[in-house]
Amino acid sequence: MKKFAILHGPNLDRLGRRQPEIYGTATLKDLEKLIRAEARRLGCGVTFFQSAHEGALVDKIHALTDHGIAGFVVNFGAYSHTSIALRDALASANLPAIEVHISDIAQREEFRRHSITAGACRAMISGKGFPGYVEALQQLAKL
Ligand code: CA2
Repeated sequence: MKKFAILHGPNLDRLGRRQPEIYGTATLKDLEKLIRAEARRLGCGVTFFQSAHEGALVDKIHALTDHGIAGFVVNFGAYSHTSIALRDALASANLPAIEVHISDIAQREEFRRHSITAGACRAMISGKGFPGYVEALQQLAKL
């Protein structure tokens, strides 16, 4: 069975607690539940990791790659806009990755409009809320 990793960056563990007008009222746990249900339907496995630390995310990408992960769904939060290290880590994994943003980063502040890490991903899904993760997993499962 193919297994995919869902990686989250800083502050996404706060989902549902603040800024509901941007990110909704559901929590990261709710999101994991939704993704697990879709994985069951698709017949694939999923594993989750969230960290506020760029290096911890880099290390996790390498460890998962070495342990046979089939691909990644990533939302690196603010690191999406700043992190060459995470982009390099994904590129070095040489595995399919899809970047998801809950909000539509193209419609927000100037500094959020460009994603550095999306350059190492096959696609970016932005502004579709939690269903964006379901779509990302479906795309990965099809490959
Ligand atoms: O829209 C997205 O998914 C983002 O990746 C979310 C990041 C933001 O820095 C990106 O520009 C776009 C921030 C996540 C912060 O999440 C919070 C959730 C609840 C309360 C406060 C922040």
